[in-house]
Amino acid sequence: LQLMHRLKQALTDEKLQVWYQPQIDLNTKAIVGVEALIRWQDEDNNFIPPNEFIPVAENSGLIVDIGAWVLKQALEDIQEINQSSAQKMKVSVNVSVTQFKSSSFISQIKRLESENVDLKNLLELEITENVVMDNHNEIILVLNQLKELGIELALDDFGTGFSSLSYLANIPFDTLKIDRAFVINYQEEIGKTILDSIVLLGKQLKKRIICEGIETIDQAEYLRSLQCEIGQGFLYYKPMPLQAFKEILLTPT
Ligand code: G
Ligand code: G
Ligand code: MN
Ligand code: NA
Repeated sequence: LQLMHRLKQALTDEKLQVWYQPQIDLNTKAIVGVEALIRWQDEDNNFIPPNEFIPVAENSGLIVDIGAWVLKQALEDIQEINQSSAQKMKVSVNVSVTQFKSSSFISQIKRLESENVDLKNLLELEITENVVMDNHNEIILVLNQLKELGIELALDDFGTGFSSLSYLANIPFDTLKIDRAFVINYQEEIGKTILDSIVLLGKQLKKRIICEGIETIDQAEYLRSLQCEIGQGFLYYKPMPLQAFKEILLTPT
């Protein structure tokens, strides 16, 4: 059966899951946020990587329904998480270009708002740099509508796309997520120069900075020395099911 049809069936059968990867304050080591990441366990219990099925979902348009489901699930879960945690946090949800361009996206958000979901305090949307660059005017309109609703926006995979710096100034985003490619190369002369420059750029634009893909203590310490406030990566936690995340929050550190 085609991957697309299996994926559609998985959505109908409620076989998709949302997993959570904590975001860490690099100074205090406290969990200050969490990214929602979709997972699909197929009929044989094998995990199919999002990098394989998200493009299929995008090309077929199925991402609109999948994205709506992820958003609803993540908001439901973050409210449950905040009930059992002293530290209140937002959930960051990845949104793909097809979703942003779909007319149902903003109405979905407005419906949630009319249902009194506290979007301002619960939600951050992640959009990749390339999406913003490729569809500039159209996307900016949507982003501005989201900002008017008080929703925070993060620019994901920053540095991997082809940002025009003049465009960057017009995008109403709050958070800059530095791609893990820059963390991997930080010990090389050129890699270090690029990482330093991106963090500085984010700081000077007055953005909140999250560094992704932190795998070693040395990387974390270096980023802390650059005054990058927040980190995400396997050094701290891998993405995990809701239940595991709730248990971590209940465990005293
Ligand atoms: O979790 P993992 O690293 O395997 O994710 C691979 C890619 O899939 C990442 O680029 C991530 O942004 C994307 N992804 C994960 N969950 C979602 C989702 O709910 N919606 C969209 N559009 N992309 C997602
Ligand atoms: O594209 P996006 O930034 O949304 O992708 C996030 C994905 O990166 C997560 O789904 C997660 O699986 C992956 N990831 C998170 N931390 C690390 C890390 O420390 N190392 C590696 N290799 N991947 C990571
Ligand atoms: Mn992301
Ligand atoms: Na990223």
